[in-house]
Amino acid sequence: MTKERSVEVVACQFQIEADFVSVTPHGSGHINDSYSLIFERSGIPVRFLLQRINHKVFKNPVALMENIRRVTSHLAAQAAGEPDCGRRGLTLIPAQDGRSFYQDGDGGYWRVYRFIEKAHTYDAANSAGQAFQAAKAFGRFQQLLMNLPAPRLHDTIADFHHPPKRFKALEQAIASDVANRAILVKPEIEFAFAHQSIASALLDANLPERITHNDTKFNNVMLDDATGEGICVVDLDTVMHGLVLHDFGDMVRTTTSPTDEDEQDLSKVTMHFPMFEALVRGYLTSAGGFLTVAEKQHLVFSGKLMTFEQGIRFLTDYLAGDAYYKVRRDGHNLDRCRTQFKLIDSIEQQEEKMDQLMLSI
Ligand code: GN1
Ligand code: MG
Repeated sequence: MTKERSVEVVACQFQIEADFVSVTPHGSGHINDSYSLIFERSGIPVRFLLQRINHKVFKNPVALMENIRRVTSHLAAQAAGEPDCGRRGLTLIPAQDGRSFYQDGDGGYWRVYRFIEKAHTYDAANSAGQAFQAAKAFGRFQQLLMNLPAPRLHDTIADFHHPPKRFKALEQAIASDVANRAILVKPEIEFAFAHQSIASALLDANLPERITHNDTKFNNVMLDDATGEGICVVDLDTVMHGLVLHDFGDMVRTTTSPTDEDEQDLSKVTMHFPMFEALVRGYLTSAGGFLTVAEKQHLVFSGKLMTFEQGIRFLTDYLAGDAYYKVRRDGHNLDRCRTQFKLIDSIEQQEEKMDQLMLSI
């Protein structure tokens, strides 16, 4: 069976009352496999998003899907009645047996969402307006999940954002050096050790645990084609309990430089201050009402923290022989690590200005 045909077979395991037309790979995620599905209902094309969950990374896809089912239903209930409410959150299409996922004969786990039309994601932000919208949408997402009824969500990946443990993992990867690459990354290892103190800086900051997204890359929010509004937050696999600063920090990491995460020309990788300002203002528009003083005080620091965490994760994976993230070329993880470390340099040069902005808001 061709790959297309086997994906089509999976697609037909979901409650889609329409005729299958085509399937094409979709998006630029590093973990799951995503496909855009076109079906036809009474001659009209209808699109869906089909995803295979990477169960090497997400070890308990059933628990993960229970989280997603609860989160998407809660968000839908909160948006009910708003204009365009069907596009303001993801909607799961149940499998034929009524479950929120389908398990294939090879043990693969699949899910289908309704496609959000007339909106797109972007790998890099091209204006401060886009940054504002993305941050506002992620802040609203956190705000809407504050009253998610019990029980607690499952941890889909234990210690996902735990910079000190991520640093330990780096140390282990250097020690075992399974791909014999440590020799190639001496400057990056040196950079990581010189910045090690960043990793533990939030441990005693007395920050509340909330329900957070945990993967607030700029390309995880869909911007409406007509209005530019951050209309729908996507990629819900890591929604669980955590610190809002991890979310804000990852927005800074992925939105403030005009470059892609794997840019090879490091001279282009810099933190653009107006983008940072737009993120702060957008985020405070929706999250300002519930953030504590301590959370606000650490917004500036969070960008450096999450950029550092991500940089050492990419470096660790490079040393591990590219075991975790999808790579499309030799040295891809190393290129990604370098952009993170370059961005940290740029942030460090502008910290005073960033602090002043916070005082003036
Ligand atoms: C992964 O799935 P995707 O590509 O949105 C990763 C994030 C990283 C990101 C780096 C489960 O996200 O934590 O920040 O790559 N997701 C997981 O681009 O590890
Ligand atoms: Mg993801």
